[in-house]
Amino acid sequence: MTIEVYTMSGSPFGWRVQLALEVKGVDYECHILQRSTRDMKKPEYLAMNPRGKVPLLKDGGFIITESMAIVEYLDRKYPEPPLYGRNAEETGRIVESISEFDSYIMPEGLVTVLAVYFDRIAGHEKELREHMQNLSKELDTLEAKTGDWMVGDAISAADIASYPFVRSILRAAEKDKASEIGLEQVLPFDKKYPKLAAWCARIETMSGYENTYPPHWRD
Ligand SMILES: N[C@@H](CCC(=O)N[C@@H](CS)C(=O)NCC(=O)O)C(=O)O
Repeated sequence: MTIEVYTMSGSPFGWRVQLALEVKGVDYECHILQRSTRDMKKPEYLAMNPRGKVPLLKDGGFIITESMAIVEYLDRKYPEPPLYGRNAEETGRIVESISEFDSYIMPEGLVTVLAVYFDRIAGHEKELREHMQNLSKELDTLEAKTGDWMVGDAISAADIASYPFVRSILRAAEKDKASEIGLEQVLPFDKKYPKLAAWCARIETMSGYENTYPPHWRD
C-alpha cells in the first residue's frame, strides 16, 4: 500500500514530511492541495483532518497529522537511517534542538515570512521590524551552533524540522517587499550565515531533495 501525503506547495510543515520520506527512501504519493480552492476545507478532507490543515499522511487505514508526529511515526516504522539518534543523549539533543527551533525561531520566521508572502506589512511595520530583530538574533544563535548537521554527525529530525523554515525565510528575503521590514538583511546569506548556507547546500544535494522542492517556487 503506497503512503499518501497531503500537503501544499511551499508548506514548511509539509516539506518536513517529504524530507523524512526521502531520507528514509520510502515511496509515496503526494497530493498537492490548493488554498485558493479551499481544498483543506472540503468535507472529504475535513473527514480526515477536522483542523483542515496540512500535512497529513495516510498509510493504508492509518491517518496521522502534525508534521513532527508524522516524522516520528515514519522513524518508528522505517528505522534506518535513524532520525532521532542512536542513543539517549543523541535523542535528547535532537528533541532539544527541535523544541528550541519551534519555540524561538519558527514563530519569528513565520510572522515575517507570511507578512512578505501575503502582503501583510502595511500598518504593521514597527512590530514586524521587532520580529525581524528577534529573528536576526535567533539566526545568529543558530549559525553559531550549526555544524555539518544540526546535531551530531548525520542528518536527523532536527535538520528536517528546521530546514524548510530557514529556506522559506531565505526565499522571502529575496522578495522586493522584504526591505520594508528589514528582512533583506539576512542576505547575502552565504556571507552572513556561512555555516547555515553550507548546511542548506548539504541538504539540497541529498538524494531525493529535488522531489521535495515546492513546485510553485520553480515558476
Ligand atoms: N502544527 C501543524 C501546523 C500545520 C499548519 O499550520 N499547516 C498550514 C500550512 S503551512 C495549513 O494547513 N494552513 C491551512 C489553513 O490554515 O487554512 C504541523 O506541524 O503540521
